[in-house]
Amino acid sequence: MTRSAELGVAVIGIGTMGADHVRRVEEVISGARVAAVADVDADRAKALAATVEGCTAHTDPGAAMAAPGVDAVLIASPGAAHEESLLMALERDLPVLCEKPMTPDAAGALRVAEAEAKLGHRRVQVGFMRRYDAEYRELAGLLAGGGLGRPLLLHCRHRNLSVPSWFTDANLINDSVSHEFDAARFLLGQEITAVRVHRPAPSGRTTEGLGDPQLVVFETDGGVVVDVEIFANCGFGYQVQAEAVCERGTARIGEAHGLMTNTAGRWGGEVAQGYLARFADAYDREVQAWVDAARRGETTGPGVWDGYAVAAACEAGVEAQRTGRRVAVEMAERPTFYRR
Ligand code: ISE
Repeated sequence: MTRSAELGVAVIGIGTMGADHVRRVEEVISGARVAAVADVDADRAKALAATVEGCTAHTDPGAAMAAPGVDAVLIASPGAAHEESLLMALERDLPVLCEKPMTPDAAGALRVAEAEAKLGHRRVQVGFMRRYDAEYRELAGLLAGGGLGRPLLLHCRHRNLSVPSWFTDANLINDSVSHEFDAARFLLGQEITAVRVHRPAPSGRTTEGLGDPQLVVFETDGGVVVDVEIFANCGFGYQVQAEAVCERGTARIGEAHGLMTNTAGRWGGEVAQGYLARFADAYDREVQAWVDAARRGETTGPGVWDGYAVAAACEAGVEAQRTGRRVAVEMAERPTFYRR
């Protein structure tokens, strides 16, 4: 395929995630190329654009979207900047892949939903990439098949080797546990109705503004209770695990994977050190699915309503963290446009 026949993508925000997506579009997946990049750091944008044939550099997301050869937009800027870029892309009726959190607040997510519904067709895929992970898909299929009976509990662990020093309690919910909010909705096909947060005495690695670890417990409209251990600075690696407890059995994902060794009286393997490595296949599949759908003129995968539902659960989560109380999730009625 010639470069001009490929989907031209404008990547907005080229920090860790955005830069990894540029690499992925250029080197891993097929059918797309990076036509423009935008970043608040002009030098960073210029330096990356210089490594990609035909790519232009911008500081303004709107200018990147309007650049020659741009057919689609991948948003990987910080969450607080997403709404503005999403509304711009929808105004131009461009296909979008937007990293999570779609917006940090539920009101912003509803404004995005309104703009997309006004277009009359879906245009936004939200970057809940665990839905593209082979094990998550297998577990979702198993639970939907009903062989284990009704799910009763979901135990989740979400451990990061470390997080940046600016990471606060709210980031723990919006950036990290947002994955479990979406994963639970995906695995169970149920909405989240209430959240409570428990805080043990913090670990010695805890930084200013962050109580670490925390136990986030939430309920669903199907009566399932989900607990999430979120440990932002666990210090040994990146671990994401889930175990569904059902009426007739249990199912677990995210256990040790890869090479296992036996030597000198011990057995063991490696723990991934970060999410880009742990979920590399899921990110590749997610972006390929988005490109394939966009080239067919379609939008598939998790969408704006999923982004909204998670934003609403995050708001309740942050309030639960702050008050120590059980907080109900307030959700607007699902518009006809987003009915399944
Ligand atoms: C990060 O943004 C991610 O998406 C990772 O999957 C998550 O584990 C991490 O806590 C977030 O900061």
